[in-house]
Amino acid sequence: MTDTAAEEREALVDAVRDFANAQLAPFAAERDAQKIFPIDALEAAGELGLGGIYVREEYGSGLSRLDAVAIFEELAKGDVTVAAYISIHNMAAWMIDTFGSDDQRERWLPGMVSMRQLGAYCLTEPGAGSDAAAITTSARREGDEYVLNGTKQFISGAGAASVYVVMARTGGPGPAGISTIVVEKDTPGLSFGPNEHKMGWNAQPTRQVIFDNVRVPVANRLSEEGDGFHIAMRGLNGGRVNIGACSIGGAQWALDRAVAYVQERHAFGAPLAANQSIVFTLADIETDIQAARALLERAAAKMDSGASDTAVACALAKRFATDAAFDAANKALQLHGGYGYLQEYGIERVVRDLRVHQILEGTNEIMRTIIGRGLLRG
Ligand code: FAD
Ligand code: 2MC
Repeated sequence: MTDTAAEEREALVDAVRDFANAQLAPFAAERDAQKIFPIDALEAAGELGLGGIYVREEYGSGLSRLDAVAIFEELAKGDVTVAAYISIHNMAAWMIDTFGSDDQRERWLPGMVSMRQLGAYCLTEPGAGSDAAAITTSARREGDEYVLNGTKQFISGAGAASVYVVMARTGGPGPAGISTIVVEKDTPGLSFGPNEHKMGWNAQPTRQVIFDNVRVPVANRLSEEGDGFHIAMRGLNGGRVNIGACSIGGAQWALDRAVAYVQERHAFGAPLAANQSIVFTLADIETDIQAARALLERAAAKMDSGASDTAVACALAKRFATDAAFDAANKALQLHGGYGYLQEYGIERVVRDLRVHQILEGTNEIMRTIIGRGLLRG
């Protein structure tokens, strides 16, 4: 990285930190407890350029994936869940920017980049999660329209979002039969299930998206018929890196609290930090966070340069970062003793929010599958 690029990134990270301190951190506990999806804060994020972080400059901020790692880590220090939603929104916007026509980009990107129109990424179904190529939601062609039928499961932002990037079957079985189609919220036949009751990620809705004879113009399809699985996977490569960055943001926040706490809290006539086992725990957390950050930056750099082993690099960074960060936050909770278990300290919320990062955007078992296949392919 050149000095100028490093300076620019530092200024950007400072601005994102100010935003997270002002608009996210003070409200994170309430948003978790009351299940508030902060539409206003998201619009403010849009004003800062966070609605199209790596959407090309014609509409977006034109930043790199490496920039995005720094941005999502900083956002997640304020609120893991809101940061993670901003990542999903960016994934949807990037897919439209990268695979959409000029008309499609002009139609959807200005609203999405400003975050006045929120995005959703619709792949998972009740009967197809890890095995994403087995989806059955159909898009049957009738003249100039597709007619969509089926149900998407666990869709982040569903109900609140305006732009749904949907993977649906337009052809035969397997990945080659899948296309990506954009569905707008007010389309007749589109409805949503109830908001799921979750362990964490309460500051964003998770709902089914249900298609009952939903008709959209063929002009809403991104790229060609049959390209949808590739588009979905390319989007997820970046999503996986971002979710890893959100994880280390949460872990770093918890570590910072633990470092302060073990110096203030006394037991057996000395600060907790007088115990070597406690210092070793902090040292291990610090090491894991730095290792995770390095792997995420490595994967992001591969995305930026279009390296052929990008998918594997993203998978192994996601696997390591989300596991290490959950473990780190859980250890930070333990270092706080009973206080770590209280909502007031915030650490239990971060632990709950980080747990799902080991499951979504591809489970960590699927990440191992991708890494293992890469090894065996040679
Ligand atoms: P399954 O695929 O049924 O897996 C169950 C278990 O079996 C897992 O432990 C899995 O790792 C394991 N397993 C499966 N296959 C193998 C194998 N071959 N080898 C070893 N182990 C295996 N999806 C979207 O499309 N859009 C969203 O916005 C979205 N948001 C989400 C938000 C939340 C809060 C949650 C919980 C999920 C979200 N998801 C979303 C869905 C998420 O991506 C899936 O839950 C995930 O991919 C796993 O799918 P599944 O739940 O069907 O589990
Ligand atoms: N990047 C680029 N291309 C990819 C890719 C990736 N990460 N993963 C697969 N592909 C390509 C692959 O190269 C192949 O291309 P080609 O046909 O040209 O040879 C094609 O896609 C089919 O891939 P596979 O043959 O590997 O397909 P398979 O069905 O065996 O397995 C698997 C694919 C398991 C890797 C995929 O289904 C997967 O990633 N599952 C997890 C699903 C997931 O991550 N869901 C997340 C939902 S979103 C979410 O949770 C949110 C919170 C938003």
